[in-house]
Amino acid sequence: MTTTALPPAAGRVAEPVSAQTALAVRTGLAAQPKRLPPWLFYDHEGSRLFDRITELPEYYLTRTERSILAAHAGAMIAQAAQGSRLRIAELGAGSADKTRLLLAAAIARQGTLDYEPVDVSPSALDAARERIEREIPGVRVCPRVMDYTHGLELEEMHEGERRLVLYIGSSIGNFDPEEAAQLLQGVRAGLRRGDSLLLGVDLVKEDSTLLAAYDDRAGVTAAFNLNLLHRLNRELGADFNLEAFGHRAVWNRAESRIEMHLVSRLSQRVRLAALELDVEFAAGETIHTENSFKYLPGQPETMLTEAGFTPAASWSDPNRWFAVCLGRVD
Ligand code: AVI
Repeated sequence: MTTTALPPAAGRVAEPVSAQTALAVRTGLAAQPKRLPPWLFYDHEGSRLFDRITELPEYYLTRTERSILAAHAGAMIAQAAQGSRLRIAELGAGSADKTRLLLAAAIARQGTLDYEPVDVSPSALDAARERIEREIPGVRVCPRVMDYTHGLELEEMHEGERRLVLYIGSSIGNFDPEEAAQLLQGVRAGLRRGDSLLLGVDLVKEDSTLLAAYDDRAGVTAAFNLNLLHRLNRELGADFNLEAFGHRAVWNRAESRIEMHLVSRLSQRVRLAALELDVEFAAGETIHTENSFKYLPGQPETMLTEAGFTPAASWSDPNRWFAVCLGRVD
């Protein structure tokens, strides 16, 4: 990652700041309404908190998707393979627990498997490689350090092989519709006829269920949201008082998305020393930190079609809370 030579923080020494972080924070806090991008959540502590979120009783997404994969992994692999040998690539290296179900189904079918996790983080990829090669004999892990939001360049395939790309975990929901469309088109551009994409998406459901998933009783999601400010304190020498901000989740029905915000409890000024920036907050003013889009039945198939895939199959749970859809390149 690129780092900028930013002025040293007055009084305390901030960590080296990535140019990407500096630009995103400067732009987002100057915007009206204020916003910060959700990728800033995932420092070491944020990733730990996200893992805890996936185990919360209110956060139905992970266990529902896992139940769909557990019930249908064999059928998913067979549909993607169409009688050929498969290679599996995965966008993001973090969902190993659910991925394991698909990798095991592929091993049961073809004995060995090349698995290519794609992530911007070399350390996340190293951890995935170590874990998967240890836990699933027969899988050869070939990590790819890459920002897949800018397209996908994977290894050449052998004659007769097909590639299955996994994009599970509802991660597509954290992109605005236009960004999601671009991302899917970028994936499509990196695939050949016969290859496919398996997409995990969260569906619209009762407001109370959606809201509870993003505002849990134990306060883990609140801590996850607030940790972003802690990160800015550490990396940008900022002086956010975490007690002076609160967590808010909103179901925006018109946009079909859960929004997460940080709410300033009072009128205050925050200094971001490494950016030589002071930011004013009015009491009640918010920073919009995340969108998590929820889809109506049929919408994921439309997204796949618009990106150049042919919807081939989809699987859901008995409540129709979550869907896993297969799009093929015809
Ligand atoms: C990673 N992503 C799919 C999660 C979601 O549900 O949108 C991130 C998250 N934000 C709050 N809780 C979980």
